[in-house]
Formats: sequence, C-alpha cells, structure tokens
Amino acid sequence: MWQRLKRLWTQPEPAAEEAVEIMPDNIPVHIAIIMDGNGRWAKRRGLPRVAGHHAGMKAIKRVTMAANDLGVKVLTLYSFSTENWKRPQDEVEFLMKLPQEFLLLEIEELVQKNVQVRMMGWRDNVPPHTLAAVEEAIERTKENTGLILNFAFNYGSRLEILSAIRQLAEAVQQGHLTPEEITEEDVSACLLSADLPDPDMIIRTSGEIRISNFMLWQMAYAELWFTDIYWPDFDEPLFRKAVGEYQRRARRYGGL
Ligand code: V0D
Repeated sequence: MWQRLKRLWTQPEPAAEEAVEIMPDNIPVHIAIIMDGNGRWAKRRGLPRVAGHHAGMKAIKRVTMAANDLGVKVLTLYSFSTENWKRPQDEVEFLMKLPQEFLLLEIEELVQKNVQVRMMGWRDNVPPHTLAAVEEAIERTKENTGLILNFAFNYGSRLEILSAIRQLAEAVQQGHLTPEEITEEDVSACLLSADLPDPDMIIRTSGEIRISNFMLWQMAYAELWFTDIYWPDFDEPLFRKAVGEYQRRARRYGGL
C-alpha cells in the first residue's frame, strides 16, 4: 500500500499537454536532446534500469516522427557519453545492444520516411556488433533528404574541443596558418558536428538543469528547455509544447 502510494505521489505527471499552436515558419532547424531519466523511470516502477533504457528507445521513435512531421531538419539525441563506460559492465553491455535493436525495429520506417541516420562520436571502443549496425543504418539512409537523425553516441564535448585544438595546433606547426588566422569557423569545422548547423534548441528531460559536456561550443546561441518528465514518458504533445515555447521566446527576443 505504502509503496503504491509513494509511487503515485512521486511519479511525474504523465505528459498530458494541451494541443499547442505551432507556426509553420520559425521551426527550429536543429533540436538536440539529452535523454535523461531512464533509470529513474524504471526505479519508480520497481523495474530494472535496463527496462527504462528499453522504454527510452520507444520514446526516440515518437519524437523522431514528431520532429519529421514538423519539418525539423536535424534531431541530435545524446544516447551515450564518453563517461558512460564507467557504468556497471552488464548495463554497458545491455546498452550496446540497443542500437542494433532500435535499427532492426525501425530502419524500414526510417528509410521510408526519408530520415537520414548519422553518428556523432568516437568509433573506437564501440563493440564491433554495435558499430556494424550503426554503419549499416548510415549507409542505407545516406541518400535520404529528410530529417537527419544524429545519434550522439560515445560523445563528449570537451574531448571534441580538445581534438579540434590538436588539429589546429598541428596545422599551425605544419605552417598552414598562424595562430592569429584561426577563426571560429575553423574551430567549428574541426568538430564532429562540422557539417551540421548549431542547435537552435537543447532539451533536457528528467529535471536536471545541466548541460553535462554536451555540444558546449555549438550551444552558444541555443534556447535551453528543461522538463521534469522522464525521457521514456516524453511524447509528441510535450515535444510540440517545447517547440511552441521556442517560438514564443524567438518572437520576444528576435527581430530587434
Ligand atoms: C538508452 C534512451 C537508440 C537513452 C534511449 C548505446 C539510453 C535508449 C540508440 C541508437 C539507447 C544509437 C545509435 C544508433 C541507433 C540507435 C541508443 C544507446 C542507448 C547507447 F545509430 N537508443 N539508444 N544507443 N537508449
């Protein structure tokens, strides 16, 4: 009884949102999401953490389709950080099976909906079976011209910036340019997101108000949006609420 009541009290509201008016102009071009709260979602239900990761995968499908319908061009999803290797080995092993499972279930629809899959992160350390599934999805969708579904996977922003610094230092040492000649564009071009626009909006779920080593350089002008809802409960109405809020902010601060 107590357990049941505690669960009722402490669970976040299901994301029951009123329909939000969205203007067809001024849709954010690039939305990046920190998909937090899978473990807590599971704990609240008395389920193992991995059940939360699995439910989180279902939310990816919903949000991808919602973003595609709205005409968003790039959806970046932070699915695994370079620090996540420190988690218990059995959890890491489970996580490394999710890309395969996700792609096995969803690839046909992604192909059919004109979605292009990409990976932003370091390929080394990723188990071969995981990487093979990701590379196959990238290959099968590379000609698609619709939404870019960009998985930040084995990604960390400081390491990304450090790598850019090393590339530029190397170029200076080789005599290709001087330190004074280095531009912001040069730095952007050395990042893993080189061929993508900067995110217009960053969403983090599950009540944490931090950026946690995610797209630190690229987020310079991004609107930040936070919700207490756990990632597995994130749905289309809540996604549309976030985009509506983005549009209200852009109307207030833009155009001056
Ligand atoms: C667990 C919530 C899809 C976040 C979503 C290994 C944590 C479910 C992918 C995926 C994960 C990655 C690359 C790709 C296709 C799919 C994924 C991880 C975790 C980290 F090309 N879900 N998902 N990757 N979870």
